[in-house]
Amino acid sequence: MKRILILTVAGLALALAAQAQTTPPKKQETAMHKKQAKPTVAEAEKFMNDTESKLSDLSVKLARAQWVQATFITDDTEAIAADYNERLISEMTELAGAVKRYDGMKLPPVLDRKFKLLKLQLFSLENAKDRGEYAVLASKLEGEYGKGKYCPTTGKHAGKCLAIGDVEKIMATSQDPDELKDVWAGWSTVGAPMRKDYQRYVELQNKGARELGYKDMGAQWRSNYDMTPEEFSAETERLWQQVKPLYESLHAYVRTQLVKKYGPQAADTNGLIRADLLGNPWAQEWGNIYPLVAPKDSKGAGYDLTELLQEKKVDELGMVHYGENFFKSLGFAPLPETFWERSQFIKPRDRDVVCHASAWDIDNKDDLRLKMCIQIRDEDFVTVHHELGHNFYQRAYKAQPYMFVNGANDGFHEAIGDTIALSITPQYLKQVGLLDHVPESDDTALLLRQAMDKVAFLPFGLLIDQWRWKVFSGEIKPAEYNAGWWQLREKYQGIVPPVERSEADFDPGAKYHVPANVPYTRYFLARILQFQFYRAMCQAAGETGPLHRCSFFGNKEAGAKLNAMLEMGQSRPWPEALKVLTGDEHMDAGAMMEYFAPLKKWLDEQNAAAGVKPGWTVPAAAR
Ligand code: X8Z
Ligand code: ZN
Repeated sequence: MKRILILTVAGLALALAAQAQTTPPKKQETAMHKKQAKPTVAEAEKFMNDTESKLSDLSVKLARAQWVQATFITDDTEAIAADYNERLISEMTELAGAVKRYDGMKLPPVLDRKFKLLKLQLFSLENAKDRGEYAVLASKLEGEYGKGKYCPTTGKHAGKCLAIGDVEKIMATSQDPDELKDVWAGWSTVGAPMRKDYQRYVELQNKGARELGYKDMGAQWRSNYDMTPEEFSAETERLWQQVKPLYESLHAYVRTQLVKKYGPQAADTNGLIRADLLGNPWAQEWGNIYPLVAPKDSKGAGYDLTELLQEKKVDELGMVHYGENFFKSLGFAPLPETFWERSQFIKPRDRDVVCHASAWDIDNKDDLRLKMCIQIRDEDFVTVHHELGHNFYQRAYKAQPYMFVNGANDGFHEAIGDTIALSITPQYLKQVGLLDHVPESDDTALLLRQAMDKVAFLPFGLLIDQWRWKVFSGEIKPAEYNAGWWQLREKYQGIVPPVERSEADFDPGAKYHVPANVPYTRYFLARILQFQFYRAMCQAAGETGPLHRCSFFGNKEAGAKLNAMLEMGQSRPWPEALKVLTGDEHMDAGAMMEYFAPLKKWLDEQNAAAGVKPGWTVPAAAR
């Protein structure tokens, strides 16, 4: 099982139960290994084959336990998942010892890569008490987020309990600044009770990472990119510098429009925007407030996807069918029957579930599933494509040996479905019958609508792990968790909270990936990679018009090129996979900048005409 949203520690079943019983304790083991002859290549190969086959078998059982937990949160399912996790970590700890025997060997390239990847996925906690504590914390924190609700006692929603889907809906549609402020602050309370547990969770993760020789867990996370952790940090910074001017132009334009709408309360005197006015609980994507910033006196985008879906009475299943059809049109085989039987598409009425969308590959073969609480709205239409991208990737690499059953890097995995969704153009919507005719639409409007999601997300995609990397390294101390969070929100996103924050709050806990411990830089990379993939597929499809008008729907050449990259899985370093699709070996924001170039020009003109200078000032501490 490789479940895409789960930290490798929990997601990888290194279950060597038999070995766990027979391997002697560490000290004896070292002595024993000293006496043992150096292993041969054939022995190393056998060790790897056995490991892969055990992992593959056990992972199916583990995936089922996790699936049940995520789709039915109770004390019991949490305990079952925690038990499983604990067993898993104990087995991984054993394996971390066993694998050392093969260190420093000269191995054939494929085997060598398998050993490298195995070591990256390991986790070690030698103390049994730590393992138990860690496993309970992992289940508890994710469960707590899944169950999270805001139950206001006053105001418009008094007497109701709002789950995340309700909160998102209000924040997407309300234009009442008091209501927005209240719901924003209400959802943030979900994080506060997690603070102590999170602190301990961080300590235990660092302990585990250090047992394996990493500086801390952040360094272990950054080691997953076929380069050193330091090189990876520099790589993310390089990419951010490429796109930062585009973000700043958009930020300045949106700020001006929000001040027009809400008055001076929309931004502070340093030019930071109030976080609850951007259409989303975390201000991560701003597409929902597009009507507030749409260019005046233009033809506009000509349609609203949420309205189209509702007018055409598309239901939850229908949304998933649109996604599947797109992949089929590229030459991919239909999803298996079991996908339709076993997935969760709709929020159950009678139980708590983790609504945050995820794509599952239960048996590393055909048991693909989607878990979502679909709402009939444009952002979920895109999310369905996003998740199916994971599922089609999972199926494309299923013939690879177990150690390579994964994306080229996690940013690739996050980018596939989004690449497809970039092809949702007016022309495409007409082709699939959602639009009756291609409306006259203004390119600026189309690009601005897209930028409100794609460009607005960039600093958010970066800062979540900037925060966690600092938390893991100790640069942000537990007593500064929330202050550190807001310093980064100010620095990168240029936003401020609508109500005062303190260390009684724990706002990172109100964002799924923090309690669920899913690394986040993958989404930043994906935002950039998806434009590289999209441009390459448009070229393969022979599209010659402006990039943002391209749709490769129905184009088998584009599909074949994509598939050639997908089926490689993680068998080769990611630059080689990138080259197969794009001809390029570097992640680069050039394609994204090309896509948005006409908008950048327009935004700069608007800002200049309004006498607005892009950017903002942050307090010294946040610089
Ligand atoms: O978590 C997700 C996906 C599942 S992998 C729904 N995304 C990030 C988020 O929601 O924060 C997709 C975009 C960013
Ligand atoms: Zn995803």
